Amino acid sequence: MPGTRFSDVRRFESIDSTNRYLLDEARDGAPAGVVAVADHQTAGRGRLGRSWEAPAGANLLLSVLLRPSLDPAERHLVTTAVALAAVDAIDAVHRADGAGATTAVFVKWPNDLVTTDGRKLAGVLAEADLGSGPPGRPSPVVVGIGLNVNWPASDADLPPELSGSAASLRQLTGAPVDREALLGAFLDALGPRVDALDSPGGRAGLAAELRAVCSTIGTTVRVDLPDGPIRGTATGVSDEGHLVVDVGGVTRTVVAGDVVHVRPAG
Ligand code: BT5
Repeated sequence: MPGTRFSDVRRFESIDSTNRYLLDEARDGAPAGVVAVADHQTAGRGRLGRSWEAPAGANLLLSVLLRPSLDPAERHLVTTAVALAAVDAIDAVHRADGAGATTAVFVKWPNDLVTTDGRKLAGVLAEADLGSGPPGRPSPVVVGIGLNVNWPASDADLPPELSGSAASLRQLTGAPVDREALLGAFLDALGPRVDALDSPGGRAGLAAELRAVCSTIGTTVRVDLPDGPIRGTATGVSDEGHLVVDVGGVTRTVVAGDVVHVRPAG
């Protein structure tokens, strides 16, 4: 991609997982900025051992290798940077299509892009390799995104386990979407977001942007944590990217890495 820092874009017709590929490349010393894009993944990864499904040639499946200098507590901002860049890219491509109004896409904390009715358009997975790399050099973080672009074309395409919970840009816009245009717009939008990770003001700005598009804030949630669920009202996102939940008048701060699920709670 000329004009962006992400000029080393490696393309795969089929690969097990673009995240796995870049984690291995990072271990071999690959620099920040390498991008892996796949037409198809045979073992696409979600969080906590879950899987990511997409038929060949329909959606955007990519990962980026970063080496951000971040405190461990702020690591979730990497996921935020990618999610915000994807929201921007969707907005840019949708506008370029002449479709007029901005497509309504939100970030569901911690790692999903969702439609107005809460169906999942994309998932982001950041994986850090804290053990690798020479001393003094920031550890690699590989952050991948699976974005439903042209699949599903309709709800009938979805397997039963995703029925009613997944959606595509094609469904939102009513027409096929150009994956290459979306990839270019995403990488353009990602550059400034990655720069923002480097300064306290930039990081606070990312958190503020997240608050503005976060559909979780203001809702009643059940957050499944390894030691059991908590229920309360999500009241905000901290500058480190953690979810702030009011649990019966007591403020709890939830770290993304600890979360099994965040669900709406009655
Ligand atoms: C995620 O995990 O949402 C992170 C997904 C990251 C995928 C990208 S693709 C490129 C890169 N390389 C990889 O190997 N992975 C990354 P999580 O929050 O755990 O959500 C996973 C759950 O989402 C699954 O258990 C399904 O319920 C659901 N799911 C799977 N595929 C989906 C799809 N295409 N659309 C919507 N939901 C899906």
